[in-house]
Amino acid sequence: MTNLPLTFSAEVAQARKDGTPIVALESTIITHGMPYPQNLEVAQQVEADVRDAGATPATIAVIDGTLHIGLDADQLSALAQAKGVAKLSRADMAVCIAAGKTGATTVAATMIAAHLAGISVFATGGIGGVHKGAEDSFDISADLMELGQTPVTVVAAGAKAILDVAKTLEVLETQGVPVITVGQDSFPAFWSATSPLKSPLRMDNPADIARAHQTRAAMGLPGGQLVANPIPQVDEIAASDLAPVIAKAQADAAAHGISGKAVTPYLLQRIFELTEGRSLTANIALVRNNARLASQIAAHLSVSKA
Ligand code: PSU
Ligand code: MN
Repeated sequence: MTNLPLTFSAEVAQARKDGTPIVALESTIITHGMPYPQNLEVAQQVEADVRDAGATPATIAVIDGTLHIGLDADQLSALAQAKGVAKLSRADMAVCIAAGKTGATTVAATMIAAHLAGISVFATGGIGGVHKGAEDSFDISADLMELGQTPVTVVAAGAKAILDVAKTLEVLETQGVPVITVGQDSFPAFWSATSPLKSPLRMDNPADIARAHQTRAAMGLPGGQLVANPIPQVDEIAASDLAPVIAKAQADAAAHGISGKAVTPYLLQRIFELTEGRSLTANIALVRNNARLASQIAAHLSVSKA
């Protein structure tokens, strides 16, 4: 049996020793979700937000075959500039580690790594979901099945309109995933604070969300929770402004024959270009907002453990 090559950054190792709150952060958003140099600036800013909120950030990635729980400043900077980094989901992570390669973790892979490291809360921007046209393509993100089996609470700003959001909520229900929107009844739509869809569940504060996480564990239920945190209203983009942009990005993806793992990164990049960066500004605001909420949830979880 091979030992898993897993290493903690200095600050995460210290937080583990002290029993203080830790928030996991994904790395696909850095390598495949945003262009350089904004990706690095956002990654650094989000880590700073977690620290300001009294928790320790653990950005997760595979570097040269080692699973890193927390990156130091140089590693983060190198990853943000690296070319040809693999995008790792549940299916790819072990192969990447075994082959000694470098890869960025998606929501699914970050949940797996966080759970291995004993971290219960994870902040990101948007999760993967059921793509439009999935009835033909079968393109359903492994993120949804991961939420059904790995006990990590994931804070995201809802699902992007590049997805079929109604089908995404159906699959989450089938997988037994609590979808909890914070402070409102409407399920948020990533760049927009509200959508026409009602959120399956609602909670209004981090203490309740932490208690729900612990209650699932006490019941022996596998799987995590999806916390949908609406983008702050000052930062949102109206859904009607984005609809034509998304339609154009999707038409371009189809015209170029983009499929499989390449679909989400292609659409994100294309929307960034088509909105001349406006999508990115909103994206940054919502990720930071999610990092702050995740830190508060993590604080409640670590207090009740002590
Ligand atoms: N949605 C976003 N930004 C992202 C992603 C999704 O708004 O960066 C990334 C996340 O890492 C997510 C992954 O886990 O894409 C989903 O990819 P796929 O649809 O191939 O499962
Ligand atoms: Mn997919």
